[in-house]
Amino acid sequence: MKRKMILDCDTGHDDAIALMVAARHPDIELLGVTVVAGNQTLPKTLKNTLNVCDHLGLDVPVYGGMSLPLVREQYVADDVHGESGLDGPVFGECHKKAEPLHAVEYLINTLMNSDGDITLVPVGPLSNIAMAMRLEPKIIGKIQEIVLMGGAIGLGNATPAAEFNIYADPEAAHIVFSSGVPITMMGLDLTNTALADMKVIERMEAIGNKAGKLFGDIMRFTFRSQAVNGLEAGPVHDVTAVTYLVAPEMYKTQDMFVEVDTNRYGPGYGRTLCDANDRFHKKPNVTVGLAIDHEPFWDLVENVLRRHI
Ligand SMILES: [Ca+2]
Repeated sequence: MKRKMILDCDTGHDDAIALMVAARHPDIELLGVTVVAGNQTLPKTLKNTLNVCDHLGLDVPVYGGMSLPLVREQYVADDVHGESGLDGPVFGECHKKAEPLHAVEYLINTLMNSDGDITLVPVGPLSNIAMAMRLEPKIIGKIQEIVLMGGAIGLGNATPAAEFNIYADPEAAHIVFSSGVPITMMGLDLTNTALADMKVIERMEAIGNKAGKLFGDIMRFTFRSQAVNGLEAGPVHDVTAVTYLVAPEMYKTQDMFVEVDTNRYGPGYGRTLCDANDRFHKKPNVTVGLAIDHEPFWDLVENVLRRHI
């Protein structure tokens, strides 16, 4: 049976590839794509999402969502993703339009009308998901699970303490992490190892279709821009959350208690405090990804890209 999912993204380089995988994996039914401000402002992340869909002929509905975080001032990642939020690839005129419904309303309507069999995959700041939970708390019992990209056990990439998606809206992350919904978190400890080096880039380009070319255009840019984080190549962070749905056996995980630091005046603002050694003796609320098996992961990505135009 196909896994029903909604992708919540702030497209973004790795978001674009996560979308490509979610849209064409044979075991995933991608119901909709909700977009949030994050890597860049909402008009830009929305445009990038529509461009990717239009370019690859994806007919999935796209909904624009929250343009600002719940509490903090806006924080974008133009150092990594560029002025457009998806610098690198060049798209033609975009014919695809966003749906008129707000992403938060779409999330609430879709979840409330579901049988509780929908998984949310947020790969940007958690503003849309948190707002939906506050506007209609009954959705909390309707979400099968949340598999997200964000946070870290160790060092952050926005600050020494905080990973970007959490730091861009820590209060939203707190709402989601304390909601009681089963959460699986793909943090930097795992995602920083999913690197699209030149061998991977050339392998995907060699597929010879539009998707493989787009992968190359995207990750060749990220290959350079990721130097800010001391990495040897561009990580495909967000993709690891999507592939977990269909191939959890590729992952090493540990259940633990995770809490988001929402002290906005302290140096740890936006940190996911992961109690890996159970010092708090609190019930684990998150399954944290520790490591991913790279060979089957890239095989999976290549196989999905081959299903595209
Ligand atoms: Ca993202």
